[in-house]
Amino acid sequence: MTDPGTVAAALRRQAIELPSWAFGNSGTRFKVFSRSGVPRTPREKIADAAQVHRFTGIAPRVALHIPWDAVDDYAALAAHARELGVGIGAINANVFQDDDYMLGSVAHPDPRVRRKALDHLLECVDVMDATGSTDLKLWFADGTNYPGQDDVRARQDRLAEALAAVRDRLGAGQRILLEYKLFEPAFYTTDVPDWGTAYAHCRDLGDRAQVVVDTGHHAPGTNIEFIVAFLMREGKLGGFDFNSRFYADDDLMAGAADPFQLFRIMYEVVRGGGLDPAAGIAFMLDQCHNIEPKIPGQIRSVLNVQEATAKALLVDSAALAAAQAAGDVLGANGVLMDAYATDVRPLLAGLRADQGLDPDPMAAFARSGYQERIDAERVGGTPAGWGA
Ligand code: PSV
Ligand code: MN
Repeated sequence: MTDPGTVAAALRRQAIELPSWAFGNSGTRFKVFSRSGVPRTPREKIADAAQVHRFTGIAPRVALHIPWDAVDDYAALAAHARELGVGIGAINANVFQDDDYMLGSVAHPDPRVRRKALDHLLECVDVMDATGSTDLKLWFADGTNYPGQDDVRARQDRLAEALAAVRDRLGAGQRILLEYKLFEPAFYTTDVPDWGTAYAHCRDLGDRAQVVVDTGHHAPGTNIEFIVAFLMREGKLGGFDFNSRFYADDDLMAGAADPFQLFRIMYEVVRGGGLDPAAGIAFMLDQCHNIEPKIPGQIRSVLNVQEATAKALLVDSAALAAAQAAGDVLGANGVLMDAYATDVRPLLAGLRADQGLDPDPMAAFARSGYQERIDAERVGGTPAGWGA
């Protein structure tokens, strides 16, 4: 069996990054539901994210989305985060919410729009400089809806040109994280639809570009853990956008629909040494809480990732290797299933107690009175919301 000390040490080091946008109002294209206490400013979003870290102990960073989190003074925003005990994670660019981007952004047929999109990406690197962020996360809504609408090959050239310009602007210790998505909002072709396309662009860009696997961005039935194993082997897995999906890009709480898939993914991460901070894998959440309260929704998601990680760490790797070498199909599968079937909640509760945390973060947050306080205080102003 895996040494419990090693498991605990790995779990103590784990860091999960929270999306600022998870704390704002969100919904579907049919309805965005409002909640009381929702942050009105990036500062308030960071304050809520800091609560998740306070109760879980493993969520020390919050990702920003620009311009949703645009402020005049980014260094001051980073200082505010530090005062609350968290840091700024990835800077997410947004080149999908402007009328100019109807036909795309960096792959748009019009050079003026491409320039505008590139300028935004470069501005995001300025935000990284000011906040100390090391990761520029890029997701492009670019694509086409109809056969013949645009030259799909030329669009790849335009995309490559923009990515190279961004790469050339990066400072020391900064990198591009390129995210792919099967479809939506484009339905006929998407310019970065899959890991292979993202990988090819990142390979051409060199050491400072890696692929992000958003777990909601695949066709049903895709074996995501295989993609993880492959990209790690190539040194090209830059991070995850964890969320859960039943149908498409549902953005539900990580591990909600298929905790076994999350375990299988985390097993490949552990197998490849990806929990070591030196591996440079950013464990980000990318979710929205449309019908559930937001801070507890984030806490639950963090705990789900932590539980999957603990189970993955419990896999008896020596027994697994022996069974695999012997061609013992059922034995090898049994080793993985034994780890998955382990109830790790007592182990994690003990770990939290050792760290001076409440063993039950969900209950501790509920008791803390924070939600009641923000419900009372955050009156007036415009609640942050998806697209706000
Ligand atoms: C796109 O669907 C995506 O997954 C990208 O990460 C965006 O930045 C994020 O969602 C924001 O909604
Ligand atoms: Mn994402």
